[in-house]
Amino acid sequence: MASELASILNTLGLTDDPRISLDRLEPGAGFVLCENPTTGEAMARVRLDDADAYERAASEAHAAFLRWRTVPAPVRGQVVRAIGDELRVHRDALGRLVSLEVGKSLPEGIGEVQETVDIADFAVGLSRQLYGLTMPSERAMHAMREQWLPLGAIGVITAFNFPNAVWGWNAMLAAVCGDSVLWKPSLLAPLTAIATNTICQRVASRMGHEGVFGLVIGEDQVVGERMIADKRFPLISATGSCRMGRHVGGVVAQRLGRCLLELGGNNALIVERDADLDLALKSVVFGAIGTAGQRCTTTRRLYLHESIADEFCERLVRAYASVKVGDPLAKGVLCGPLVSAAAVEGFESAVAAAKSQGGEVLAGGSRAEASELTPPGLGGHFVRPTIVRAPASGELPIAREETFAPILYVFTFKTLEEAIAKQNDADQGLSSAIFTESARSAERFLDPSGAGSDCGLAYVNLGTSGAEIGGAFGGEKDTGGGRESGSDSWKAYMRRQTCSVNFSGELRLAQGIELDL
Ligand code: UN1
Repeated sequence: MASELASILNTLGLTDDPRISLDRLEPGAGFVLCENPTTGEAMARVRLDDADAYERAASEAHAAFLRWRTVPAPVRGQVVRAIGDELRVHRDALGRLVSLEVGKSLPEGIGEVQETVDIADFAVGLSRQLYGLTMPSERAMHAMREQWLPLGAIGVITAFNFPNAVWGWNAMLAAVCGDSVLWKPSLLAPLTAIATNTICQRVASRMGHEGVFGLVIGEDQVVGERMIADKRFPLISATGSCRMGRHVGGVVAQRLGRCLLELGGNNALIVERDADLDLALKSVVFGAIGTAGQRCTTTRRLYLHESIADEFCERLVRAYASVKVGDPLAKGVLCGPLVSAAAVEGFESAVAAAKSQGGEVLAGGSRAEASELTPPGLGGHFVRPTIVRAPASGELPIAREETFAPILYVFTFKTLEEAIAKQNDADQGLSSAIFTESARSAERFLDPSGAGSDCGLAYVNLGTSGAEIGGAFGGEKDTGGGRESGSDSWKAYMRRQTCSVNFSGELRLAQGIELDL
């Protein structure tokens, strides 16, 4: 496996990166050990940035912003276009690195890098469309318009589970908007961050734009706390747990900065009595097991109409039995390892709670034995994809919590109203889905009065995960309210200026106020 990493780093031209060591694998202060979650063994050691390194990176990001904002937006777009092209060239190697480092299946690892390529394409088009409005002035011979201006250096904090794409959503948009980026990745995925950032930096530097894409790898206490309190970052875009988001949001609010928060989800999928069950089944399997249940969009709660519940559960259990768990780089494996030993403990304690609350384990429910893995004998953090059916009372308090693991809680409902109400009865509001062949039920779910799904993402006949980049991504309530990626999310990375011009030669006050002088 170490040679796998060496060969990927070689392909990406990263063999000489002074931050990474493949030989010295003993723990030490100032370093983080990168564990391969598939084997449980250390595969690299990465140097951590200290307070001085943070200070250098932050002032460099700020200085780069002052230069970069003067580059016309369409020219910035050309730099992003070249970055997208370079990422295309390295897509498969980077995708392999993602899979190796965080354990998601290879198609998902590659798919994640494709997501960054896609957002780069989107951002290139956007670089000629950072439109403001013109408004009619209430005063004669006055003009009013708004313009969108670069905002500053953007602090981007990312989680381990999308170590490439979530940075891409932020960085590609920020770059065309005229902002520089300082990235603080998860310490569970520093290798992907180094590789991704180096590729982008190389392209930008070659085109004469040094410093637009910065990276600091460090402990939260050393690097993260400094960044969120630092006024040089007018926007902090943070992805992670609700707990983390509350802290970041509080600190940034204290200095009256802006936050873009993309936090946890507790996503539900409703299967109506008239649903296409084949379609629903596949979507549930991918939504609940993809990325080993470690997406913020993972399907965690399943609401089945009572008339199809037993049949659907049986089919689901059969489908789960055919899912391969094992090396995410091996062909046909859908479920790789959890990211760490701590995540396995979290899985076990959630399953124990579910059982003690009367839940019935229909599938999985425990660690996966080495002998049942593909290939057998792996020593990593594997669990069995798990289905827990709630007791008849429908009470299963653990299902209110987001456990980053492949656990699906199953409930039944009688009416669509009840299903929507139950789906919405969660602290988070990220993603939601309904399977139905009825236009009426689908539209009820999307009710424009707001009485349908209360989530930021609402799918009809699609699972809860796997958003395209073209729409705005994010959610409500404890998910944090931020929107990233497509639609007009770019506005978060710019500041709006309302411009009023008087060309009348006379002072005309608004609201008809007369000034007698
Ligand atoms: C995340 O889990 O933080 O919609 C992001 C999806 C992906 C992004 C997930 N496009 O599942």
